[in-house]
Amino acid sequence: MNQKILVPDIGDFEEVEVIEILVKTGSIIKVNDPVVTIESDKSSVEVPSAIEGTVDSINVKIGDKVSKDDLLVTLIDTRSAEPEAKKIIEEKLPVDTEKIIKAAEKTLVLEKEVSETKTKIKEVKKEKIEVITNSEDIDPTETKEWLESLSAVLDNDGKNRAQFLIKQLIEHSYKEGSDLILSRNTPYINTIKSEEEQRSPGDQNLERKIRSLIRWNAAAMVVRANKKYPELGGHIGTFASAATLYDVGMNHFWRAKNNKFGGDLVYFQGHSAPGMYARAFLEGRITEKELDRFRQEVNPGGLSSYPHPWLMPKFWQFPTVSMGLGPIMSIYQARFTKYLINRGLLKDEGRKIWCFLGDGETDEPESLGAIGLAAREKLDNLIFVVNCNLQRLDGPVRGNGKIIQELEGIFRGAGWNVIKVIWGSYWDSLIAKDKSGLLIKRMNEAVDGEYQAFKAKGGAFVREKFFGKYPELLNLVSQMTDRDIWKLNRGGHDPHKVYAAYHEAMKSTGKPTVILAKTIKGYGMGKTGESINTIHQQKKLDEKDLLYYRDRFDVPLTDAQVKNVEYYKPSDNSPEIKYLKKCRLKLGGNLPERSSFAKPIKTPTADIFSAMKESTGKKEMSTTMVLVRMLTSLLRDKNIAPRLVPIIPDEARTFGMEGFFQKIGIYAHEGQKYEPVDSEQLSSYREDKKGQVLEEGINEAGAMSSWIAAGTSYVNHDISMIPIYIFYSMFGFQRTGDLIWAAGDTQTRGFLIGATAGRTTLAGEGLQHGDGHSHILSSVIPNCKSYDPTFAYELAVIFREGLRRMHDKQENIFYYITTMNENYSHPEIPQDKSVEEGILNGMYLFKEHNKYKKTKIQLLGSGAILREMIYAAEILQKEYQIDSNIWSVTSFNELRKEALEIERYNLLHPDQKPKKTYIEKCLSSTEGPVVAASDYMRINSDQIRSFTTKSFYSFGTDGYGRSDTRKNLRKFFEVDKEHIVAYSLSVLAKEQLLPSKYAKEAIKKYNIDPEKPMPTKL
Ligand SMILES: Cc1ncc(C[n+]2csc(CCOP(=O)(O)OP(=O)(O)O)c2C)c(N)n1
Ligand SMILES: [Mg+2]
Repeated sequence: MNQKILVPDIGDFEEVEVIEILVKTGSIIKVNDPVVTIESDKSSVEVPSAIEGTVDSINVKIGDKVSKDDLLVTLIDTRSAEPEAKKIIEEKLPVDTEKIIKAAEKTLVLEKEVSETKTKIKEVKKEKIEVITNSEDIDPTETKEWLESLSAVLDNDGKNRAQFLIKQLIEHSYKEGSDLILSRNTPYINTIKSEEEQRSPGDQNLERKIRSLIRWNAAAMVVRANKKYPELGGHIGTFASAATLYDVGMNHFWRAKNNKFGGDLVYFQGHSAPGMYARAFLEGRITEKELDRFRQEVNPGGLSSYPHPWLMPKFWQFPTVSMGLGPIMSIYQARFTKYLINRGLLKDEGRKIWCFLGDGETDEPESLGAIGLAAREKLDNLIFVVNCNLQRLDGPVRGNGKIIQELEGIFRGAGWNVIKVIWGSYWDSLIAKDKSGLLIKRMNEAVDGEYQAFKAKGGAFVREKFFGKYPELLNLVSQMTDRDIWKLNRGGHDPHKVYAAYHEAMKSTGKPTVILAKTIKGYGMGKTGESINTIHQQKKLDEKDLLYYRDRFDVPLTDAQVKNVEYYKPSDNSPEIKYLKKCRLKLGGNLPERSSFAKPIKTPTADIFSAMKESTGKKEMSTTMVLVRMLTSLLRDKNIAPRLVPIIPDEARTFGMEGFFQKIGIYAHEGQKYEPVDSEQLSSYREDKKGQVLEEGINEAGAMSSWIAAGTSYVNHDISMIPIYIFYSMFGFQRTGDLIWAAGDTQTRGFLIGATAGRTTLAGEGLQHGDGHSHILSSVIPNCKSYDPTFAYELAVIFREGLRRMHDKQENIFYYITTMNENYSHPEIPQDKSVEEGILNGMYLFKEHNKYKKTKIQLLGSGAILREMIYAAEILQKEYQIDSNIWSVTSFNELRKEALEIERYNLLHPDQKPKKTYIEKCLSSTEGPVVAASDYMRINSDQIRSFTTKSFYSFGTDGYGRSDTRKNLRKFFEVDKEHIVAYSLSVLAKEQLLPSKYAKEAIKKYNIDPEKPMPTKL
């Protein structure tokens, strides 16, 4: 039986053009195979077949206009009806069945949990409840009864039942008119009860010794560097507070990458870098000479101030020192890891992503801005460790409040698993003795400003100010000396507590975990460092401080050695070094360590791009549409297709990319649990567990973090991916420039597409949208290559070269390409062989007007403004008999970079024949002055002014953008064809190549007001 493939529902579009026929008569096609590509004035999309069969006839040809229900192709149906019917039944039945099974399973799990909790709780001996006097409590006896009832429920029916009852009470009270009681906070004590802690299997004695040596060497390297060159800087206090947090991870948890395992990924807090070097020194990975080169990075062998993969590409994996970027990048790293797993590109090995951040750092919007996504995506492969030393650079993070409690509320509210590690083991017995809850009450009361002072001012002070507030608490510590009180440690310095927290975090399922570890900034540094407000920037320790530090951590150095600030490394045969190495060996190798075993991706053949090198004839389209067409073609290349990662921050429809939703699906870790409202349509919103598109929502910082994760997949997952992040060009470099800088540092490989680009080309959007400077901003990133192409073939040449260099040749560069939304027709690529090279170098001769051979001008146009130049050249030729060369400048940035390099070479080789810059090669033998313009600020074209001996005049779109028609905007910014003509005539007059009357006439003719202020002032 014959079956028909009709044009499906294509939304509001009608009469769309067929631009490709993807099947032949007689070919066998399967369900979802693309049949034809159709294109509206905004987007192109493939029409998939809903049935399988053999093509009997093709009922359309390229160029036909089709609407919904028009016949495209007729198939001879080769299927048997039976299996289909069976399939339908299979598809339909399990939904309900599955639900029933799931519900049953849930009940079983719950029952199991309840019974387990019951047994567990019954084992714990019931304590008598004492109620603390509280001024708000008008009836303590009643309070006691309620609490006793709750205890009974806990005892008999477990915590789930207790929580259920509490929830009921709250809801009931709300219904009865009281405010909703909402607390996301637990008391100011450790989340894990001491009796529930998993004990560390490590040798605590040896671990303490190792930690002490790392502490010492980390401080020594900072002190030594600054003794030699006081300008160098460095930090001791941050690592001093975090040493235990890192050591426990290094000794027991973090698995390295090796040939059997992908490795955990650890984002280290930037300012704690000395600690990582100090450990690597003990491991024998860094020499003493290298330690002495801390922050002296200019010559090879120096150690970078902070984690920078660009500077230490075999060591550091993630740049973290710009506060907030580490946390957001790690969240998207964890999400991208799951994406690769769900798409079947990566094995699920239970790898974890750990991110260390400062408590002060959590004030950065980027630190907390994506925690909701982490919970929503159920990133149980993600563990945050917040080093809560209660201080930032200037002083306390929350002097009047409690940062740990604040963060607990925020993270718990977002749906994270929160583990507080506040108190060390010395507190355990005190907390156990505190039957009335008064100690916890006091812990809850004290604010961080006080806690900071407690650690700066000693045991007697703590006795008086902390315990002394209540006589009962003073009593509690009456048997303890001031020294004992001083020794009451904080959780983040207690390896047992830290171990238990990490162990718990590793078990989390369905949720990311945050560990809030309370520490002391400048731990162990004594009166001149510990907990004081100036500790953050302390990089010098005098002899007294050093001797104190040595004694505090029992470092086996003589006084003389301490005075020389010598490093200490035990011999390789010592128990410390053997232990340290054994721990790492057990965990698979070294960390941090950066390596890549990713295979290159073969550059697609040139014919994939050949359609883009042909003229579009009368058909008008934008470069954004060209890009979408090109990506659609690339999705047919078997090497490239699975590796493409389109990333879109809620703008797919703006860019005409909605066709991707159906074709490759939107990544959704839970698949699609609903039938989309537009399910009937061809471009229906399709979410899929294996979806390829990362639809990020309105979140440029998140999208950029995804792009970084995908573009560094070659090093973090040993699989090269090709991320293409498409955004409103104004919300790229301007909005998330710091992340792009970090992307350069991490050697991200991929494409950034600044769509709807240009200050006059994105008409009708206005000041905050009209981008006239992203190419200036992109020019500051050394390994970013940026292009502003005008025509389809230019884009095709640049894109293919990008694929070749980044993904085949594995160069550490990335591409920024602007595409526009202005529709126009595109010519075919000029036949001259040098054109492709010119496009990549930054300019090529597009057209020559040579009729009159009297006066000539060089017109350099870029992006959207090239077409104004082309028109202007025609007017100059026709109306003024002026010849011209029209140069298409695809990248002023690339031209400048090359010229700078040549100029530098020539200056450094004064006795040699000077080399010619590419700009000179193009322009030096041409006649007439240069007029250059782009849709960006004048500084864009000005970049090459000094590299030609010709007179050079730049025009551009300096000033705030605004909304109007393209024509009016180009007139306003003086980059329309009329201004180009008038300015060209004026330039020729100034160069004494033409009488000035022509310019004057043109200014009048085109209604140009010579007294109008500069657009920058309007
Ligand atoms: C974006 C950014 N802003 C400012 C700084 C400068 N800075 C470096 S460390 C620091 C304080 C960090 O405090 P915290 O996060 O609590 O870390 P700690 O050293 O206390 O562990 C500041 C302000 C920076 N590195 N990055
Ligand atoms: Mg801090």
